[in-house]
Amino acid sequence: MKALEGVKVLDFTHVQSGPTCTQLLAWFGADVIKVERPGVGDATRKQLIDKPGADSLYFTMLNHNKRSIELNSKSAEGKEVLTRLIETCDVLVENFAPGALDRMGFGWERIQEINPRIIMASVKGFGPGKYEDCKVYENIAQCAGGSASTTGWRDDRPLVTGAQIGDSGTGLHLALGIVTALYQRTHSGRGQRVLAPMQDGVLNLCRVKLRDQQRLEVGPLEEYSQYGEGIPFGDSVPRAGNDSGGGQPGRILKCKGWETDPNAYTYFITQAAAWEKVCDVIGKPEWKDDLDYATPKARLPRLNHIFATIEEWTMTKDKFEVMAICNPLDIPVGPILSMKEIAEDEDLRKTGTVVEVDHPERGKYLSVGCPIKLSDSPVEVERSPLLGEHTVEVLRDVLGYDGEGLARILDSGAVGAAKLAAE
Ligand code: CAO
Repeated sequence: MKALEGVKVLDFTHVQSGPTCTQLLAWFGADVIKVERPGVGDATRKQLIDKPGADSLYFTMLNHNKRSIELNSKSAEGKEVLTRLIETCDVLVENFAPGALDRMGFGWERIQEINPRIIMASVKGFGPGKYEDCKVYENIAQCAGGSASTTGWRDDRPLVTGAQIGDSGTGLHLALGIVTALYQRTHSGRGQRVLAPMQDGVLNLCRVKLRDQQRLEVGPLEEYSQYGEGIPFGDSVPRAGNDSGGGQPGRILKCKGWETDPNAYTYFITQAAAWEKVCDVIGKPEWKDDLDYATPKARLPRLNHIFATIEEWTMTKDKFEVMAICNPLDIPVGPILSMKEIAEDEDLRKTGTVVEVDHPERGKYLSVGCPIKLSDSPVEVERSPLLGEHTVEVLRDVLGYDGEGLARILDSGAVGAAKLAAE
């Protein structure tokens, strides 16, 4: 048994945010049926192509363990099939542009009429308010959610981060909303709407910066480098480079080889509890009793000098040596790992966080497996479906179409290329 076995998900998602969510549900055992436009499918199938003719890595890495049905949900027969899917499924997940489902004739009111137990979960760029009608992509969400204004260097423009906190981050939020609503349904017997706006999801991940905004109103942010540099603060939280976002100061420091290797760096945290060991390791034992360095408060205006001194030591070691020396002393450090190093990491392979998947069109490729481990619900990553691969199977086995009924739907054109598969 998988954790979500028996749960049927009508997956009306595309691009990244929604598919991230439904992929997680599939990994936890739900039967995820991805509804795609005939002949076209999720736009990402054909975006960022690396192998001509094959589904892209963009698509395959976000749609494992799902079934695909091609269905024109705007035709009469397509609407009929969609209605039966809504009747049958426990959850409908979508991330269309605002209003698209209503235009299709399947707004929340109608969906509830069809199946009062269904949970309808949506990603939108913004929640109700002045921007609710906007289409949104990842970087817009990072900008509108407070991440870009607080990322990067103080004297440079705002920066977006490579981590897809707007898309994948919101997909995670949505998945939590769905399983929570499923749990509530076991008591209430009713479905409900779940909404995860991308702006809200990014802001949730930027919670510490809203904390700092309020701290700024009562004085300078002393743990920011800017404070030690004597540069006055403005009225909003500044970008703080690689300063730690928490109460323990940290920086990215050069390691041996930094001149040629763009990732020969370590993140080094001068955690108060480990300060004396830091002093010993870097050859500054006298700092332990020096009143200018002995306490966290005394160190705040001197952080640039302190980290420059630590860096003189880290530059004599490679990033893994720094880790090997500091970890046993409980000094929190972490190497800056490249994607190449992560792809080759044996432990991540063993835990299934990095997996090799075989695909009929593209052969073997690497993917990120399920990052959440349930001891009673192990995950086997299965390749993403080809467009419409399961159309007939879903019509027949899930919705009960057979004989003339099945032929009528296939002949209508509502299910596109699946007709060929049936013949
Ligand atoms: N059959 C028939 N029509 C279908 C269909 C199907 N199976 N699936 C989708 N369509 C139609 C939709 O109904 C819509 O038609 P209308 O515009 O006539 O209502 C149309 O396809 C396009 O949908 P869309 O507007 O959602 O797609 P887009 O490419 O123009 O916009 C995006 C993409 C992501 C900007 C937009 O969907 C959006 O803002 N989504 C919400 C926020 C979000 O999730 N952003 C994350 C994007 S990256 O993860």
